[in-house]
Amino acid sequence: MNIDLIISADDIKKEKILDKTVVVVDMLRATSVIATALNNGCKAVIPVLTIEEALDIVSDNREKYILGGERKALKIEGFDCSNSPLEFIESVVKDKTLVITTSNGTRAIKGSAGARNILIGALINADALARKIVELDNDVVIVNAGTLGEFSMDDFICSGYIIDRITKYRLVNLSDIATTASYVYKNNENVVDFIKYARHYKRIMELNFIDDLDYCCKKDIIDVVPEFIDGIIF
Ligand code: 3SL
Ligand code: MG
Repeated sequence: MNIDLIISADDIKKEKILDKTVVVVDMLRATSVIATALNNGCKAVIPVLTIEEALDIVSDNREKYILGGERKALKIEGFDCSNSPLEFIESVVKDKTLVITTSNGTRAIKGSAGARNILIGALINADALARKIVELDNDVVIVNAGTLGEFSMDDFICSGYIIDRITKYRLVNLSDIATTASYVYKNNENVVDFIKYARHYKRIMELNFIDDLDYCCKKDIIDVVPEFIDGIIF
């Protein structure tokens, strides 16, 4: 099994992901939100690129849906939830379909079309994800959502942890960038201490989202491995 890594949604190249198992990582916070919502009984998640698309989908039957996401890290006007994983509790999401639009995460998910499988990864579900990857036994490309087209330290170290989990279960061949992510994690097992230097961490702290940060930096607290199939994440 080969493992490679792409550093941002803007850097996805179709030929790199074709027929691969892609893992999309946006640990702060979109992929942590999606895994949490599904773990709490949400029926399905529909990622979309624009606010208009999201409003259009829910207009057929508003009761069926939860609208979530962010622009500039803040709740979108008229939406039910922001992009804080702590809002997606059972009483809010149970039996509902979440329609979500975010700045980077949903773009990375939609941009990964063409892969054989598209899995949703974060620190909170990394070990379950690693077990699923071993079961699929296909070459892997970890797609970091990044931040507005740029490399993001948080997604990179999260990828290093996912690689660490996979290598607990089997031997793999890592590309140089995947080796670097693994090296960064191994030397910074306290993830918060590393990502405090990240630009997006500063934005999250400015907005006082410390509880989100604490939650998103927990490792292996949930077992769901969301998969994006034909436009919907289950
Ligand atoms: O980039 C994204 O998709 C979001 O997760 C960013 S934020 O953490 O909600 O600002
Ligand atoms: Mg992010």
